[in-house]
Amino acid sequence: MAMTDLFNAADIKKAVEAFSAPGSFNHQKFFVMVGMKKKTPEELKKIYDFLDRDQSGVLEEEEIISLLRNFSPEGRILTAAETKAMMAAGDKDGDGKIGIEDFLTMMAEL
Ligand SMILES: [Ca+2]
Ligand SMILES: [Ca+2]
Repeated sequence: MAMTDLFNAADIKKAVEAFSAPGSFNHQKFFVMVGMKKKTPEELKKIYDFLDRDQSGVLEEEEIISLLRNFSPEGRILTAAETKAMMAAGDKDGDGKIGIEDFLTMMAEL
């Protein structure tokens, strides 16, 4: 599977390019731009599983850092501050990882 199976390739390109400057990343705006709001819970689960590169069942910091790159090979690696900001916003239960419940809550808040 690839992100282009789940999202419009032009939307991915536009969203990844919008945040190409280091420090500019805003996860909420990015997820809206890429079309996350239109996704069903089943689709969100597939997206989550895709982002969980090591299939550990949770999204660790290393996977958040690569978020843009997991959407597109053109995507940049996030800065430490951007990664921390997304983690702080998304990790509702405070275990240092973004679980599926955290992820679905984040997407429901878009
Ligand atoms: Ca993982
Ligand atoms: Ca968590």
